[in-house]
Parts: sequence; C-alpha cells; structure tokens
Amino acid sequence: MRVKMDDFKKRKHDEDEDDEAAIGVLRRFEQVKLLREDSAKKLVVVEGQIAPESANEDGNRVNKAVLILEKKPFVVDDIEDFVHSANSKLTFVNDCYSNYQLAPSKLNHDVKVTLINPATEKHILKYMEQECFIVHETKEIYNSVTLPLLEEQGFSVEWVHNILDKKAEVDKVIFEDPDLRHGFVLLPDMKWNGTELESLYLVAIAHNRNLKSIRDLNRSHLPLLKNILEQSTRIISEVYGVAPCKLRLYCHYEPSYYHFHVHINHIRFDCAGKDIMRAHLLSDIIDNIEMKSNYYQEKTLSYMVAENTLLFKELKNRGHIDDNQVPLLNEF
Ligand code: M7G
Repeated sequence: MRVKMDDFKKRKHDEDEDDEAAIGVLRRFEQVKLLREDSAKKLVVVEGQIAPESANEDGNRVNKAVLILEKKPFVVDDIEDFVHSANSKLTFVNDCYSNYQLAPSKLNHDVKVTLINPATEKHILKYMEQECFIVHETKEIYNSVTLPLLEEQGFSVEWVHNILDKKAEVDKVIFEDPDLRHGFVLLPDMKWNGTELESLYLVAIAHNRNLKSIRDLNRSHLPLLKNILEQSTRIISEVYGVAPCKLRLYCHYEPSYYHFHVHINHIRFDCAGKDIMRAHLLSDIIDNIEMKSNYYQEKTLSYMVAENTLLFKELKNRGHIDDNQVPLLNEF
C-alpha cells in the first residue's frame, strides 16, 4: 500500500512538472501572423514562434507554432455564477436596457487554446484561410497523384501511434477493443473541450495500421466498421447519456491524417468537416461495401482541395482541377 502511495505521489509530481513545462512553452509564444479569424465561430488561428527556454544544445532553435483560440460555449448550469462574478463593468444604460462586460473567473467560460509545436509548413497551410476547389478524384487520379503524394508528404501519424501504444492520452481512453484487425480505441477528439454534450466530439481509431482511409476499405473490413458503429454508440450512450440517434459517425475524405479513424459527434454540433464536401457516413460506407466490396477503390470521390497545398498544385498541373469553378474558403 505504502509503495503504491509513493508511486502515486511521484507520478502526480511528474505530471505537475510536465504541466508547468507545457504552460511555460505557451508563455513563450510570439505571434508572427494571423492565419484565420472567424467572428461567427469566435475563433482565431495564429502562426507564431517559440524560442527555447534557454540557450541549449539545439543551438537556440526557434520553433514555428500554430495557436488556435476558441471561445467556449456557455455552460447553461452556470449562468447565475457567471453573472455574479466579481469582474463586471457597466458599459451602457438607457431606460430598461443595459450592457455589461464580464470577465469570467471560472474555467468553464474561458478560452480553449490548442497549440501545435513544433508546427510544419503543412500545419500552417491546414489552418490558414485560403481558397479551395473541388476535385473529382477518380481511381486513376488517386493512384497516380494522391497516393504517391500522401506516402511522401502526408502528415505524421505519430500522435495516433502514441495513442495506440499507450504513450499518450492514456487516461482519456473511454473504450478499447484490443483486437489488431477489428479493434479500435475510442477517446475524445482534440477538438472537444470535454464538457458540453452538445458539442461532444470523439474519435474512434482503428488498431489496424495498414488502413489509410476509406479508399482502402473492402468487405474484409466490415467487422471493424460494424464494431466501431455498434460499440461506440453503445459506450457513448452509457458514458455520456447521448443516444445513438443523436450521433453523427463519419469518415473524412480526404483526411488530414492517413490512419483510418471515424469522427463521432453530436448531431447538434455545427463543426467543420461535417458536410458533403468531406464527410462520408459510416452507415453508408458499410452499406456501399456490402453491395460492392471494391466500392471505394472504384468510386470517384469528390472533395475540396486548398490552393496552397502540393496536392492542389499537382492536380492542377495535370489538368484535374476545373479552372472555371468559383472557389470556396477552406475549413479545418
Ligand atoms: P482528419 O479527418 O484526419 O483531419 O481527422 P481533420 O479533421 O483534422 O482535418 C483527424 C481527427 O483527429 C480530427 O478530428 C482531429 O481534431 C483529431 N486529432 C488530431 N490530433 C493531432 C489529435 C490528438 O493528438 N489527439 C486527439 N485526441 N485527437 C486528435
């Protein structure tokens, strides 16, 4: 018992030190340029740099970094607490109308900050607001352009392997089926703040490391897909009390991270990437493969590609992007 308590204290001490180091990194963030500002979503994304804490063997290397700031939604149970908070200022009054400015003191009302450090040029491009165009990716385009590029230039999936290997986010995992072919890990997505159920966002990550995206799926993967669909919805309803009929389960095509995973969010959550330009419902995927095993190897898949990416340049050079289309803005 005594040994266990000592272990616990040591682990807690190590975690506190890790937290302090990570907060220290955030404090050294210096803004370089604004990548995106969305007043409706109350979100800004900034490119910046982070200098090392002190001159070190890295030779004072400054990292590029991406910082995402998002105002959190209101916590409806906390409204009284919120308006009673000490830091309030009257900014306008006329008859029965008045405005106040409140500086909330409770964590729940604060800003969610995501830091990517070090960030690659690819990260910066992903978050930068830019025009994007539709591509209709045939199987030939996939094999000749997309696949070689993603094999050379895809985002690292180190964070996924860390989760599967239990090196990161271990305490976040809600469910795991350890079977290497049909199993998966279910945990909160980095986009969720972990509190409001109406913005619930989880990700189910397949243990199978050979599956890059829906392009690789065939009949042999039906047990995995059905497992994710059935087990995740059951677990989410048990743990969070959100019924299966209130959940949206889908895969992105094209995904940012080419390790097969399924996005699971509350149907009321208006998040980027949930619409037809990127989202393929898991139930449709299952149905399509049941009808035709090589459906996703044969099908032309349409999606948006942002104009500053290598993929766009390669597709355009080969004449696969229609020049007459009206561009939209990318989401992330
Ligand atoms: P995607 O379709 O490959 O990319 O989905 P995108 O939607 O980001 O363009 C990957 C999903 O994994 C996204 O919903 C990310 O928010 C989520 N995600 C990314 N990272 C780096 C992490 C992470 O480190 N931990 C967790 N829990 N989720 C992540």
